[in-house]
Amino acid sequence: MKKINVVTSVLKANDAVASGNRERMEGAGMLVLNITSAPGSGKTALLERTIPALAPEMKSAVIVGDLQTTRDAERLGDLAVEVTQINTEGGCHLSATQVSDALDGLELKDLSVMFIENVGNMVCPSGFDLGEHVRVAMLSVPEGADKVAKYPTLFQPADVILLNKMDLAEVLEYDTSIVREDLSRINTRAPLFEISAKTGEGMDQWLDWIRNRYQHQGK
Ligand SMILES: Nc1nc2c(ncn2[C@@H]2O[C@H](COP(=O)(O)OP(=O)(O)O)[C@@H](O)[C@H]2O)c(=O)[nH]1
Ligand SMILES: [Mg+2]
Repeated sequence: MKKINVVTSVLKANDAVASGNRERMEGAGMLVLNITSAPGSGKTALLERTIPALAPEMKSAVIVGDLQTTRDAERLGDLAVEVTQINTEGGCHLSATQVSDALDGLELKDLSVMFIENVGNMVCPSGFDLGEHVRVAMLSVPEGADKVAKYPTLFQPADVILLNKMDLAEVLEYDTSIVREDLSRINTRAPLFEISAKTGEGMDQWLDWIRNRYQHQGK
């Protein structure tokens, strides 16, 4: 009997829809970022700071994926121009089709940036292109300094890496050199920004990086 490779065909179908998403958002002059990390690293907290800081120049929309609840969408509702919550009902990552369905309800030409907050998970989201231009991988200080080495599939495809909760680094005796050393083997392409979404430390570097990337491709 002929061998059927289910995983490959699922990914191929996802990639085709992802390309369509990218074309739609590119056609509207948008920059699209897909933010991936473990649950609780601070993805929503990052957006709570990032979106208002960019607001004078850029209109942001958010698509946020969670297994259940609209809690993140509620946190971001007053900040972004458009917020769409996707409940994956057990799914451990967002798919390009879910993002495509969310795009159907949006007036893209009025928007500059789309932030996609993926489902909190360090494994599942990695293989699924959503139609983004920028893959963001985040880790945070309380998770420990070994996560880059342990979850290379999250950090390898990243275009920018954020190390969050730096306000806790001293009390947790965090050694950032371990992260940098692991990245020197896994991903030398992406810049690493040490930030705190709580205090705002390091946020300027991240904001400038987005502005720069947007100018490079935007309207
Ligand atoms: N100390 C500290 N706490 C943070 C920081 N960023 C997020 N948090 C807290 O970490 C928890 C999880 O953050 P959240 O944004 O919901 O994470 P998400 O699951 O990745 O979206 C919340 O209690 C945040 O207030 C930070 O930079 N420093
Ligand atoms: Mg969140």
